Amino acid sequence: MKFTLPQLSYEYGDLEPHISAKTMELHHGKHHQGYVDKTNKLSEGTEFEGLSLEEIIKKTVKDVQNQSLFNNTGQTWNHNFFWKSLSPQGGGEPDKKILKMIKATYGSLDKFKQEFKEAGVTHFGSGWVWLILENGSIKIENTANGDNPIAHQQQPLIGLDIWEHAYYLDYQNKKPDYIDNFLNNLINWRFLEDNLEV
Ligand code: MN3
Repeated sequence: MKFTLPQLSYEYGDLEPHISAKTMELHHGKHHQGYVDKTNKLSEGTEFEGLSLEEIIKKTVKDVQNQSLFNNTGQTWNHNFFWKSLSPQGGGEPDKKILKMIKATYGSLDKFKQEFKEAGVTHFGSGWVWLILENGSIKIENTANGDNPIAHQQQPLIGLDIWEHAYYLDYQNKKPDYIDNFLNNLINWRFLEDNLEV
């Protein structure tokens, strides 16, 4: 059973003006597809064939021999999660339960956004910013390259791609603006809510 590129629940142009159709076309159609293809190629005929993405990630995270498989499987999973972290109807305020958790940890929604943005802006090189659930409370974490929370037994609630390919066409060097737009206009609070209930 091969991995396939997931269908999105929205059209490439639906995230405009925050993320352009052109970026989506390249990001989903080329970059993500590339990770899926490489994951299939690298796992074929190995002990990893037939395992789920999660299983491969957990088995290869500390395995130097299979670093390329880990990177590509991680990126396949990360993008599956990322597309759901975005919504054309995103942004605004989360529901009361999430708002309460955010206020308990960060003081206010604005303060949370500030810290999430800071985590993304200061991250050096390719990677991801996540909100994770740990011991009943929320926490912002960064991972580099294809790494992710599930590789470290953590529960991700939302994830933002901060690789240059995610924003460069639309924002060039203005990574802070890309992150602002994610937090203000695209973040899928409903998806975060669903992940909280898992
Ligand atoms: Mn990407």
